[in-house]
Amino acid sequence: MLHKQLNAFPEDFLWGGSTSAYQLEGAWDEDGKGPSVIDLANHVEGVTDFKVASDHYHMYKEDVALMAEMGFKAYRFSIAWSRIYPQGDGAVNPKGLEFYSLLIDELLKYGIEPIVTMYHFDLPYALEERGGWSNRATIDAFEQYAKTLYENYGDRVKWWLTINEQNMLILHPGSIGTLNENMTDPQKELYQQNHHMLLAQAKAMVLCHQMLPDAKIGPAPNIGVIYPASSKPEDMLAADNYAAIRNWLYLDMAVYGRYNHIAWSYLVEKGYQPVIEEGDMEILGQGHPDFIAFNYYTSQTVGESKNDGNDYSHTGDQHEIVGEPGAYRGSVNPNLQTTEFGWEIDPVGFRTTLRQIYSRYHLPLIVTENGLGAFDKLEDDGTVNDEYRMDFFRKHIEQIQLALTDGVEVFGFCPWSAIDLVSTHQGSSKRYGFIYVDREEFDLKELRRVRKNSFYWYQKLIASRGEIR
Ligand code: BGP
Repeated sequence: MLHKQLNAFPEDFLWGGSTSAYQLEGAWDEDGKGPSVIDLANHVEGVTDFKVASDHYHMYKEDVALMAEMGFKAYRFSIAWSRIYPQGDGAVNPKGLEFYSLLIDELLKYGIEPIVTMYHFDLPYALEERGGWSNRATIDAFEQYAKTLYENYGDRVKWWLTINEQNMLILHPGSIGTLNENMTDPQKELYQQNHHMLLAQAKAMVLCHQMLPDAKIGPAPNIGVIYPASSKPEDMLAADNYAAIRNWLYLDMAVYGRYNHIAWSYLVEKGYQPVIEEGDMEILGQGHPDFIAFNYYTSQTVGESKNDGNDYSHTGDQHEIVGEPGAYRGSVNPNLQTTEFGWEIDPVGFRTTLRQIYSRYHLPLIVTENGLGAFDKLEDDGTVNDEYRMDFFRKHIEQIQLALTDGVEVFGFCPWSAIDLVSTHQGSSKRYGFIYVDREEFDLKELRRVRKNSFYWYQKLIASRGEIR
């Protein structure tokens, strides 16, 4: 739809940036922090681990000052569960509690709204040893952890996100560490874990509303429009299958407390359906989000499954291998260009995604990740000329404005990432930030912070409420 006149971004729009604890903080075993599954996982060869990352744990004041200089209205970060509960449950670590308290105060000092992700991939290793999400006791541990966060930060934090990209944890478990190959039926087990995470999320939402009536809470999956590889009806059906399994399973449950019927029929067909205990559906029905947060990097394209052993293939995200015999086959989109890392760039798909989510759920939306990973270069004159990043954001922000004009309620944009950090699989050389962190994969140098060109660009954009792009 073409609009002659575009709606302006709301005055109180939450312009900001996003990060996660294990990718940014470092100090992986300091001040009583317990190890997480990320700390103890085998990390990809040839790239750095997460032990020091961007050393934000020690440099948070400088980092927050830079965010304030950019004009951030909000900052979305995650709390490392094992910094608060080194064993996942049991005794609290006061130093861990103190760190986030100081960080929150520092943000509020500059009028930056903290948006807290409670769990961003880094399950405490002690819980993993007891079965991780396969063990229903992890649901209780998460509820206890949530309660501790509400008690300690609820006076200052108004925005809460439950679980980052639960759908990616389930769909790409090998890459994030939720897959236990020793299990007899790992795939079935994953959907049991998924069920437990959904219960944990519902309980955290209920508790938040009980304890903090003024706070708002929502899920944070990765959502992207799914295109059919052609106008063939069978391809459209395949796209619909994948959308149900990748996107709507998670949001239908978070919002309506029920399994999406297409996703459920897939689980039954494959023999993956989880055991649902008595009372589970009541708990799931009680959790209601106040908004939906979602991460968007790219769209996906799939075609009809041929069931010939070749359904799996790379799609929009070069890292994501997509396909499911009998349901859909991964495909590439010939209409899109890709990033240096092979991820398809699809700003228009962003608008479609915003519209689709809003049409289904009618809840306010916030974008908690969107961004471009690139090999940025620090020039001899001290500049980082990341014009490609500005171009990427320009195009995506334009689509938010179009979606706003389409009537979609969007209240914030927190792109990935506020500052350079370590990529989930591709090390510290794959950079996303507005602020450059001067380190290499294996040479930490001084971890100096440098304002990239995109820093000044984003600063102007925020000051003009999204007008000057
Ligand atoms: C999302 C994760 C982030 C971040 C981002 C970029 O899926 O929530 O933690 O890693 O993707 O991905 P990558 O680091 O693989 O480039």
